[in-house]
Amino acid sequence: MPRRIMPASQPPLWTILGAGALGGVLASLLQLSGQSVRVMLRDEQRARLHPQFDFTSLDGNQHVLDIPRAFPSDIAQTRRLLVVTKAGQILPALRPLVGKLPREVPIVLLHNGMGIAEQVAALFPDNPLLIAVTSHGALRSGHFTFRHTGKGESWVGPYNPAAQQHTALADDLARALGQAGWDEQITGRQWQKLAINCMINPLTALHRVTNGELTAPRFAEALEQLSVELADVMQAEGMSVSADELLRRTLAVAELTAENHSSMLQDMEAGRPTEIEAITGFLLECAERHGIAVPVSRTLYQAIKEKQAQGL
Ligand code: KPL
Repeated sequence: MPRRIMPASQPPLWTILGAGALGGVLASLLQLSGQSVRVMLRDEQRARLHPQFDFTSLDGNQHVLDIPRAFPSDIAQTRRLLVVTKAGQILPALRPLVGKLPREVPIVLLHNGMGIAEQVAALFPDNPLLIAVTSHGALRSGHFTFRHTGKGESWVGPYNPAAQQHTALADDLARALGQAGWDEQITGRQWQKLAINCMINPLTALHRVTNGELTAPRFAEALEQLSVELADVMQAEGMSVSADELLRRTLAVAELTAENHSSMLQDMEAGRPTEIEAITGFLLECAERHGIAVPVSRTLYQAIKEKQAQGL
């Protein structure tokens, strides 16, 4: 009797690098939507200790999910790499994969702040590189314990020409998240998110207040000045946006996420490095290139750097 040759099983469609709040929630939602996913971890011990994900969805339902773990040594079997680490961890996490990640594998970056994609493109010049932006809320309340805390919008778009054919990524994300769009002008969406993060994150972290408390009159002047600085820089970058519009959007986000501790406040509270370089640091660099003064942003940047230097 001829031997039947079984087709080799395909590696998972998604490899997620980063098992923080957002990485855990995305991995869970992708798996629940029927897509195959694995999470890449650097720490083998952590992976062995906690074989399952505890995931609470927006409707409060709890799921115990068996999501396969992978390690950098398994990188050759990657079909799509979704990078969801903190901005400052992206390059240290990706550098060991140089020369090992097959060149046709699309890399999707999803993080706060800007200015990282340029460096990733230099490390992986042949790979399709994409940027994703999301406003979904996510919380990690223990090792591999995640909660989806808010439904938001998500967008994905190409950073380099090789990424242009990967529009299916947006459809697959939409199946998991309820909505996700493809946007060729993805850097415009990144700037809109950056503006909100530049206004909310350093202020909430320095004053140790929730996002909602920023709507109090004592923050009105700082927020107004910040919105003018951001609009000046964004206009110089070619975007048509007004300070009033930025202020309105930021206050709307502060109200929508009123109970939240911003990610920068959470980092400060946990004694972790913040994402100030990728957020306000990126803004300062752009402002300098255009010769635009941004004194309030600069003061906030220096104040956060000082706190970090003092161990927060
Ligand atoms: O993205 C955020 C963050 O905390 O980093 C906001 C929008 C401010 C919500 O908390």
